[in-house]
Amino acid sequence: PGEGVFRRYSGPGGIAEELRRQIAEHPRTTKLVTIGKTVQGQDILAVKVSARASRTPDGRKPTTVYVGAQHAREWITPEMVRRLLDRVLDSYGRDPAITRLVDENELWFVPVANPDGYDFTFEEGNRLWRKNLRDNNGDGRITPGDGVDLNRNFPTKWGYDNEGSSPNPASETYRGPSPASEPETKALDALVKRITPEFLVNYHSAAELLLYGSGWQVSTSTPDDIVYAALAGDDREPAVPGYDPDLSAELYTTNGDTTTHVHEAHGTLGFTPEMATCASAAASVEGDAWEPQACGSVFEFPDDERLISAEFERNVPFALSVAQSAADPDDPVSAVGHRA
Ligand code: 0X9
Ligand code: ZN
Repeated sequence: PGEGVFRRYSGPGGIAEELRRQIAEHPRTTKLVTIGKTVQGQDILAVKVSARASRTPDGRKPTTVYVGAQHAREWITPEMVRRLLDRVLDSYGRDPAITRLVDENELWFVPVANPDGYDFTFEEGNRLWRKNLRDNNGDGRITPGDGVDLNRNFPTKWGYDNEGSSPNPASETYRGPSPASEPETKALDALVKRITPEFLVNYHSAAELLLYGSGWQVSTSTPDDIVYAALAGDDREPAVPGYDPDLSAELYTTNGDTTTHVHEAHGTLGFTPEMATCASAAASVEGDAWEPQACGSVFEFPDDERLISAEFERNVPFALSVAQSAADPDDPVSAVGHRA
């Protein structure tokens, strides 16, 4: 890192510094909120975007929350969230639809939900770290058996079937010692509880899927499924081109996951877009600038502005359609013309 596009959360040139600058540049439409601290004591930053953001009570207007980097190694996801924030701020006062969106709604951005883990992946040898930086064995350093999977640590159905999460600290899906044991979990949960958003979009990678609904069971259908499907589209016409829309539990079941929790505890409808793999992004460019065979893991999205920007752009219509639907979720504004 250094030459490339991806950057750390903390330190000079990092995402946190950029958020603070953007807030200073857009004082009327933004507000910076520290939603909590990480297990190692860093601030977890959120940006509220709405007309007169600092002067209106939080969560009063129809609200959507965008989350990135809950899993440390999924670098394309904080890029998605910070670029969406940029796009919305740059378009305010220029693009009538986005101006109206910001005037009438609240958009909340949490570009890095797991700042400790995310920054850790920029250090030599740690590129594929997934969890937070809980020192599970308390030996004073971070070693492979450490960390809690923040997408298994939420209180709803925590540890439910012992399959969609693990009690073993060394597991990549370790759910932590107790429900919401992690400060990062508490921070996001407290935000959602306080502002009760209509929607939450939890960006992950890497699989090109658009997941929604229950994560712990393949449930019988509910009225919410109509809203989910209208926004996510179908296999023939997915709301993010090339992403298969599906019920979360159809991929595999999880428990203590974010979107199940925000739905059951706070009534928030959640989506988990699984953004592109390295190979899929690499294959999308002509020529041999990026060879899919040269990809390491699926999470190592090519550090190339063209590819990152293309992946961002293909996700924008869905992201905006969700926020546009918050005022009346039962009449969703579909990105591709699907009707509820
Ligand atoms: O397992 C996860 O937390 C997510 N996939 S990832 O590869 N980014 O780790 C998927 C969570 C979606 N929910 C369910 N499948 N239940
Ligand atoms: Zn993930």
